Amino acid sequence: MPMSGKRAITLDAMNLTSFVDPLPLPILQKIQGRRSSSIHGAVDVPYYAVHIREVECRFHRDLPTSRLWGYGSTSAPILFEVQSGEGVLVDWINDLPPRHFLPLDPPMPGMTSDPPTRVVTHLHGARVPSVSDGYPEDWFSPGKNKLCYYPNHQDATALWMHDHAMGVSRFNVFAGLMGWYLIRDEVERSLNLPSGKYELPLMIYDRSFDQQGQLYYPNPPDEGAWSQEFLGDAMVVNGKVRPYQNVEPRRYRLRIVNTANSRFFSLSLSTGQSFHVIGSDQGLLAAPVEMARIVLAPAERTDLIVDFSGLRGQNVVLKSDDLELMQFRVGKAPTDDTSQLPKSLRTIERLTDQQAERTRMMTLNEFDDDSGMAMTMLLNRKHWADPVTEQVKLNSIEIWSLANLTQDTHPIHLHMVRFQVLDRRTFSVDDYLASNTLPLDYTDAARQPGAHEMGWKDVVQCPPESVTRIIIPFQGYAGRYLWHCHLLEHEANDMMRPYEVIV
Ligand SMILES: [Cu+2]
Repeated sequence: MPMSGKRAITLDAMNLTSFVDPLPLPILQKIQGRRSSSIHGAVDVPYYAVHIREVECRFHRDLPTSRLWGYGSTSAPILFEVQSGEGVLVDWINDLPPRHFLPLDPPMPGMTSDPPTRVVTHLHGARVPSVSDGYPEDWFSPGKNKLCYYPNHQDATALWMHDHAMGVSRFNVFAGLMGWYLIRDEVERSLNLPSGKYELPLMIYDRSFDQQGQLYYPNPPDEGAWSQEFLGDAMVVNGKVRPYQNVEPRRYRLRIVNTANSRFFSLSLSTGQSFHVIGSDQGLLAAPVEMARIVLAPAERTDLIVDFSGLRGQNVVLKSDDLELMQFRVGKAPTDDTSQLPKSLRTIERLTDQQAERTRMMTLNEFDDDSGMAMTMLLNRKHWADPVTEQVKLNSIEIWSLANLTQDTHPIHLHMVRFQVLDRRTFSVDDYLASNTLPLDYTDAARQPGAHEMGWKDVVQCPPESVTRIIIPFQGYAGRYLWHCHLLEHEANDMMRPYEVIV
């Protein structure tokens, strides 16, 4: 248990009764007018204002109200629905109080800890100009705002926004700063997938609560200066602990994002039945892939078609291994399902090694200083504050070979771009660390990614002692961006690096 020594402080969330709260549906954001912005080159586009606030809400019937932060006014996530190619302006307004309700840790060397309630919103997976990307150092204080332009020049998919403020993003996301952003396009519309109330966005994450029912983040932890990961015992979907949803005996489309700080979810249905994966992070796959279990790392999305038509009157639990996430209660009355599961979905041109102009070897490292204090985790043995080492040409294609020298799987995310996974291959970490020279001593043949990973991605799971190769077209905008591990505790300490797109 990650809470060892702190168990008396935390409430045992496993004792809360399962499936007593209905699943909250995301709160659709309404356009609040049209605006132009000369700095962003946006002319007469839909405008939204989002107030970032401290609010109170109930995570479970038997819990008191808990304090949290939200882009909306409840723990249910907000949801933007936009059209591909039609840009929008979103004004993010920091209305937070001056004090953080979570215990922040001492700042990293060279960083300031003030103001504690700084924020900056990153739209994860969006191809946006650098000024609107939510760069960690672009944070803003209470009373300030930041206007962002999202051009939406990309395929239909499910993006999600979350906080990215330097040094505190793991606390801000834990506090509740996350939401949905669905991009629609013609290809998706032509497929007759389950839609409307038959399309359910599910934001899944884990939390801990203290004895008073307040969100509990163990900081400072027992083992050092920072928690290397956070694992809670309360599984939360759309802001409720283990909720339920009534469904009809027909096909549903489940849009799922893992917004946990560190937890991987290994999703399956209690009936053992399979589902069809139709999309991943950056949109639809070429064709549906039938699976009975799918592993989602933090920040990854999946797009599933689940057919409840054979389960009339039954209850089906969405699980992660033995943990219950939520329950579907399938109705008895037959329904007329006119939706489809098409045989082919979208044309995906697979990129090949030959198309890459350049290959970069990037290492994922961790260093234990033997003091019993925290581990240091780095990308390419460099800290966030070190000068930029990756400069890539706009519109060039590169292969990044992510060599994981650690014992953890790290989900690596690049801002602004989409990429494809080429392959994974194990190598001798000991040999490499001893000689520090290339080429790597491979211990196995390269493995193809799973069929569900064959579409466009923006997060890739990099397993231990393996090289994971991704191929990236740097299409979009020149400017300063970043890449990082999406385990938020790793990102903060210091598994995050800038990169630059140059013309
Ligand atoms: Cu990591």
